[in-house]
This record gives sequence, C-alpha cells and structure tokens, in this order.
Amino acid sequence: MYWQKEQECLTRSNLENLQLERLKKVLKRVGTNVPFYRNKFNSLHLNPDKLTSLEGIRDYPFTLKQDLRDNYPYGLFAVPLRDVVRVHSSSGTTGMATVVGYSKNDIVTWSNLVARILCGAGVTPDDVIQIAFGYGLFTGGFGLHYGAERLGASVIPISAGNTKRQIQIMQDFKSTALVCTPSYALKMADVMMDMGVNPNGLSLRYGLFGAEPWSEAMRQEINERLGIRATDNYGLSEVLGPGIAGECFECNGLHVNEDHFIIEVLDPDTLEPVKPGDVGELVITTLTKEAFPVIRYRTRDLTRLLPEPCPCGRTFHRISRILGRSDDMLIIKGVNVFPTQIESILFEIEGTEPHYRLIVERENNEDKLTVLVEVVESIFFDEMKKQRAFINSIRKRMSSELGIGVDIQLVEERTLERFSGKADRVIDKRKL
Ligand code: DLL
Repeated sequence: MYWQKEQECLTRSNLENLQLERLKKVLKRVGTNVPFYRNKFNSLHLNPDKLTSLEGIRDYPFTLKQDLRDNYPYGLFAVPLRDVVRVHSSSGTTGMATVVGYSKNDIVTWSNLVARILCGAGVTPDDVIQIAFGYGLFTGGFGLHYGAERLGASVIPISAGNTKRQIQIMQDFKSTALVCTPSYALKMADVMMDMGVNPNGLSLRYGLFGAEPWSEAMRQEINERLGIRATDNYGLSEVLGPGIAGECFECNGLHVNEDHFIIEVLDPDTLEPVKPGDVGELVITTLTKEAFPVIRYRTRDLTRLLPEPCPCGRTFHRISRILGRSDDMLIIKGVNVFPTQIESILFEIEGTEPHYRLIVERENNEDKLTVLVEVVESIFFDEMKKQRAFINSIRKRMSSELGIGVDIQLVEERTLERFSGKADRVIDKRKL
C-alpha cells in the first residue's frame, strides 16, 4: 500500500536513531566543507562527534535566507561545482535570489521523496499527471516531474500558463492528476466554465497543490468544482523544493519526510520550541543532501506540529497547513515577493516618494498586485501622456524584477497614511 513503507512507517525510536546518525554526518560534512559553517561551529566550540541526542541540535546556529544571499551564488555548496548536476534558484530579483545545487544523488533522493508524496496523494503508475507548475529555476516543475517519473506515472510536462490549452490537453490526453498551485486550479475551473467544459466529463481524479498558502475552504471549492481529491504539499527551494512534506488521504496535515529532515517548530521571537500543537516557525535541517545541506534553516513559515499518530499508518510527524509567515514575504501568483524589493525599485526612480502601498487581491481566481505610489506634484499634474509613460516605465521595471505583472497607480504627495509605529504597507484582500 505504501510506496516506501519500510521508511515511512519506521518506529519512532528507529527513526530517531537514524536521524541522529545522519545529523552527525551532515554536521561533520558541512563543518569540514563549508567555510560558513566551519567558522560558526568553531567560534561556538561545537563538535559534531560529541552530539549524543537529537536535542543537541539546539546548540547549533540557525541558517537564514540572508546567509544564502551573503554567500551568493555558490558559497554554501558542500561539494565542488563539478559534482553539481542541477542548479535552481528561488524566485525574487536577481540581486535577492538564492541559489541551490543538487548532486546526482540529491536528484535521486529528491525524486524519491516527491514520489512518496505523490503516492500518499493517491497517484499510481497508472495515472497521467499534468504538471502545470513552471519549469525553470523554480523547483516546482522539475521537482514534481522527476518524482512523477520515478513513481512511473505518465507525465505531461505542460508547465504553467495558457489555461485553455491546459484544458484541451487535459481532455485529449485524459489527465488523471493535476499538479499546480491551488489558485491556478481554481482558475482552471473558471476557464472550464467559460469554455463550456464539464469537469465531470474529464478523467481527472487527483490534484496535488502547493507552493502557496491556501485554506480548507479553498480545498472544498476545488474538490467540488473539479470533482477531484485535492491534497496539499509543501517545500521550499532553500531546503529541497517540493518533497519535504505532503498530505496523505486523511487530508489532515502534511507528513514530513523525517528520515531526510529534522524539523523544529519554534517561537519566532524567543526561538524556543513551542508546545506540540501550538503555532510556531518551522525550522528545517537537511540530513541527506550532499550539494546543498542546510542546518536549522529558518523557513519563516508558520505551522503547528501534529505529533498524534495518523490513521494512514505513516509514523512521520505531520505539520498543519502553512498558516502564515513570520516575515513580510508575500506569495503572489506563486512568486515570492518582499515589499522591500518594491521599495528599493521605487527608491531608484526619480519623482517617486518612498511612500507606497501594496494591494493584493484575487480576481477571477488570479492574484493581482497593485502598487500605489506617491509622486511629486510635477508628475502628478503632468499631462496624461507623460504620466502614462511614467507609469509604464515603473510597471515594466517592476514586472521584470519581480517576475509578475504589476498595476501601478499614482497618488498625490502626502495622501498615503503615515505610520507612527511599525509600517504596514500591505493590504492583502485575498480571502483564501
Ligand atoms: O514553492 C516549492 C514547492 C513547489 C512546494 C511546488 C510545493 C509545490 P519556493 O519558491 O522556494 O519553493 O517557495 C517556498 O512557498 O517558504 C512557503 O512560504 C510557500 N509554500 C510552499 N508550499 C506551500 C504550501 C516552492 N503547501 C515558499 N502551503 C515556502 C503554503 C507554501 N505555503
């Protein structure tokens, strides 16, 4: 019944022994091969050989997104570039991007882990799986592709976008499983309606959705409108990409592939563990990655640890769906966007004031970002043609740096409310 029952149903004590053994190995390896970790471990007098329990991980320092940026592009790789067979990068501007690498073995591990998640969500070698995640530097497309092939399903690597064609292919190729972001699944349901396609007439049975936050209500809507069983899966490029955690048929939390990752759920302020079941920030250590291991990576994703046994029989702990972020990162159309990226673009454009608001909405199941920008009087009262050219130049700049389309609205100087405390420039109207 289970694709890798031996691993996924390990007893907790066997699992923890395996984790400890692997943890020691990875700490030793990064302590030897990666100057960043070596220096940190040395300055804290940490010796992985002395680690006697999993709790000992708490003595080790965290890794932050900023550390990845500081070591851009290859500074945190633990193997020579010669042994790296694939590079991915998280979304964001070129300057903000983080680069991750995979060895040959990493690709094998990654494929296996994604295959597990697909299997947990119901996919079998008999399925025809339509992968509507972007293929490219984003880990979604390739990650799920390799996992689906590993499982032996028939893969349609259609990538994201061109929704009418997606639906045509879904009909013609008789896709049984759909893989994409949850918002794109709803968009597909809308377009199906416009095209007069009845979802009940399709072969679709399963949907595996992830890469952005969604809710139980959204799941119900997807299930009803597409007539499928939708499951959630989670990952982030800095740690692996997809393949870290996924839901089984119980649809009640995501099993973490704990033989390859140690997770901690910590209070983002005190950085102490929260009680099981309480909300905290997910911190992940990779146990088996060769090219790009990370130690105690602060994901900034908020979740709850669900340690109760799952009726499916898997012993890996579950986490709840991702409940939010402990930083200000937004996910718009599946792309990670930090308000500071927009701010720094505005700073470089003459005539704009460093006062702005970001309005995120969901229209027809598609995310829309509008940036309200304060501009100096001379521009605000400029003739229409000039103003339009100005707006277009900001829009182009932002779209190319952020990787998503943006609407720009100019507002008069001093119209946006000023903050006396913590600035809150984002108005997220999406009801997930
Ligand atoms: O989104 C990896 C992925 C691809 C996961 C396909 C699942 C399916 P990044 O682009 O690095 O990687 O973005 C990672 O996206 O820190 C979360 O904030 C968010 N995220 C990912 N999966 C989920 C999910 C991929 N299931 C960031 N629910 C993460 C909520 C998610 N948020």
